[in-house]
Amino acid sequence: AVEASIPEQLRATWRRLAASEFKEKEEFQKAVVRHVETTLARSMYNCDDAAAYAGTALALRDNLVIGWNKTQQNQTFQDPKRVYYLSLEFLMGRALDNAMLNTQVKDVAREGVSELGFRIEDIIDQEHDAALGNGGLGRLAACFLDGLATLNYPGWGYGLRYRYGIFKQEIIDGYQVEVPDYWLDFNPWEFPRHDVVVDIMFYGYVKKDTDENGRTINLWEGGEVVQAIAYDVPVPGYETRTTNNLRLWSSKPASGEFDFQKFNSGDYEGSIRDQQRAETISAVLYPNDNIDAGKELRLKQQYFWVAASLHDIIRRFKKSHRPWQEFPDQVAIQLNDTHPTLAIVELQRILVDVEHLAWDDAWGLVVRTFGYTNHTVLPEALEKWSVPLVQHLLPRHLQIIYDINLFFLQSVERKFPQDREMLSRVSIIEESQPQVLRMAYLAIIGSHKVNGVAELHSDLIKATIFKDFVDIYGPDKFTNVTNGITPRRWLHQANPKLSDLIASKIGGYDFLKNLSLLEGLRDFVDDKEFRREWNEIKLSNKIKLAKYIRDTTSISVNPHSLFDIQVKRIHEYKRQQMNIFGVIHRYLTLKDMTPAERKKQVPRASIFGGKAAPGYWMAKTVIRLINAVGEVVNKDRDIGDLLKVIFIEDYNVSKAELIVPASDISEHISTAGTEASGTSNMKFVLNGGLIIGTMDGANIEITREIGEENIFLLGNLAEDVEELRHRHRYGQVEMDPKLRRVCDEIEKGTFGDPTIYGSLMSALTTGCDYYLVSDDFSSYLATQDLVDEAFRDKDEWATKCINSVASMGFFSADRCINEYADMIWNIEPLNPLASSNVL
Ligand code: IMP
Ligand code: B1N
Repeated sequence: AVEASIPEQLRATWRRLAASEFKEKEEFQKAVVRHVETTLARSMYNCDDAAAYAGTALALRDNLVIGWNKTQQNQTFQDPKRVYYLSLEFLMGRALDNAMLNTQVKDVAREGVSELGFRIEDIIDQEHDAALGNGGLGRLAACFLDGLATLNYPGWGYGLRYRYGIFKQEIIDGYQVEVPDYWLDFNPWEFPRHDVVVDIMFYGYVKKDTDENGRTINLWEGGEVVQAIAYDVPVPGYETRTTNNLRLWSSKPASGEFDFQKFNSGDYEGSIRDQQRAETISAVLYPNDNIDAGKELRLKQQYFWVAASLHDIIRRFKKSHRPWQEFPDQVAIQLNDTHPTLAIVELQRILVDVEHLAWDDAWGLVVRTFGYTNHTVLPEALEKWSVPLVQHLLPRHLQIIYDINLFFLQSVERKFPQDREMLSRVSIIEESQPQVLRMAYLAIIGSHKVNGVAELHSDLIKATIFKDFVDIYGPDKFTNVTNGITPRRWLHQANPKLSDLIASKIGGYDFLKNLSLLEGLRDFVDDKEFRREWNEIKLSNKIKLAKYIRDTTSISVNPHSLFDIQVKRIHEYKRQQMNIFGVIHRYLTLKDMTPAERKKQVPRASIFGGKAAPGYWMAKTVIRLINAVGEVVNKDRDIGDLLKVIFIEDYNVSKAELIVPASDISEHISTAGTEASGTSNMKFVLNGGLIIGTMDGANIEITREIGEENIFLLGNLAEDVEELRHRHRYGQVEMDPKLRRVCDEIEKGTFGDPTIYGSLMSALTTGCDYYLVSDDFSSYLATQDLVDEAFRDKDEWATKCINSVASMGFFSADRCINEYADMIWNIEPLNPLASSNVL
């Protein structure tokens, strides 16, 4: 065994000297002060909030690292099957509060810093979000890491260490402006592993050779070499010793590549340029959500990350000297969308070209190793790489893809001998100009399971984009795993008062590990005192958000008004435009009323937030319109508190933690069949907010769990979308008159120069209203009226909220991770205390 390499006596010495974790306040305070005074070289005289954050984070980090090392050693000794979650995005948000809560030291820390003259909330607020993701897909990866660690699964994340995460959004004159997010100034949560480096090759050529058995082999040679260096981030589980690892790769020039020749001959700039070219690979996150831009640098990122991760996984596998046949018994790799699909090709290349396995044996291992999760059916998001580009960058991989495709098509031909059409439909290579690789097809062919992220979505991919593959492989290869969210961050951390109230009623905090225990809340729906506390907590969360809005926008929002929130990436399919058109309709309706009539209306604050991809003009126009409507409405004396329109700048994970608990109603109104799942819908309901939504994504399962009486549903069904679009294309749809009136008002110039909104307006007309806003608009407005009516009855509203929260158990990331573990990964939890050899 590995531990035998170190003599017992030496191990005893190390064990005696081992670092230990703090548990008590004074030990914690000592650690904070020591870090402030030594690590930061500051003192009480210049310890501001930022320094106090640094000291607190470093003190806590010491604890984390101890548990983290033990977990990793235990996993090494036990050597169980592990899962690796490959994702180009990990939208982690802040780490400090989460780490304190998961390791149960927040109360100690709060008191501890208070005696040192600080408020824990101010310290928490100093932290910069780790924003290495765009939206739902990246945040899902982060929730999965929390679930894996909490459930004691040996699971690592592998990603890229972007120097710049998602841009910071500023709103200037109503327009989105993007500012770079340089977040690494002070990041105590990462550990560079200068000893974990991998050389990654690009370009070059393929050379034919013969192996020791005289067989022809292909070798990939020449080209550019870039070094991947590992940065590790500890991921603590909730109330467990398990602390897993997120390994992020950073690029730098390979030794020898940094051109000392140039350097010494005086071409200093030239040598720096080479260095920068290498560093560019991990420099920036592509800011597109649900859009594939097909850029060469993105392909380089994908291969760089995938090759480094596989190298690392294989190195670890080889430590236990097992035969290759056991690889899939030791390793499960999950592909978060098609972004890491090259891992399939890279593993096949290593097994065949480097390890000299026979093709079929190698391919068998590959397929048993990988699982592929699809996150979207939107055609513009399905990845396709140009064949000439891949030929240039990864010549050997392209050959392997051709071979994979050939063998696959041969098998299809055997099964469907008469169907030529089928062969061209399912080929990995699309015969366009230039040819392109359909990465989703490659991911399906190279995986043993393919899953969608909500029931409707999983049914849709089987019926539409992947239909042929269901015919080829049979239905069992395809499955559903409905997304989930971590209740630790999204209830306990974001909404501590609600979490405490729930705990006080249903017998402690076990629900944070077993979310179905929320069912116990049902016994208290009619308890007057409980309902009072419940409502008080919602109000205090709304007051907190109103204060934030006042401080950042100087707009006053009445905390007693109905908070109507839509925060998510701005995208036509998510239909923020329908929301703002509805707001304009509300405004016009209020203006039409007499003051006496107005007095009877339910006051509402329409709150928006979200980023548009920098190149997505339509989405940016929607932001502009929302801000313009706000400008007009918020200062209209006739309207006052009855309607406020707010756009919250730079929506991100930490702002979501402020916004979600303050919601009365949130909007999830995508065109049916377009939102694969959605996860913020789950977060809002879990925090005692209701939702208005379409029959799309996880809304459908939320409805099933909480009951139709607790959700405001609207709009057409996915099954009707095709027919409706057809009618629009043949000019058979008359625009809804209320929508017509809204458009007229925009075109009249009520919200500024109407030419600004030209593209938005024409999308509804000449654009054939692809997202069916006019088809759902009247249903949307009618449903919003029902929301107003329901909100008048405070008691009824509270009943809906409480009953809904009680039914949310299913949407825990833990349920979701257990399903992946059973159905796809075939892995078991690992007792974190099992190894007596640890240290
Ligand atoms: P890796 O699996 O080689 O990447 O190592 C991950 C972590 O496991 C290391 O950082 C160590 O904490 C632990 N580890 C690695 N090798 C050994 C070993 O031989 N004995 C005990 N622990 C190890
Ligand atoms: O993944 C989330 C789902 O809850 C959302 O419904 C879905 O829209 C989201 C290319 C994507 N799908 N596809 C992406 C992101 C970045 C990119 O470059 C596609 N994001 C989703 C979690 O399942």
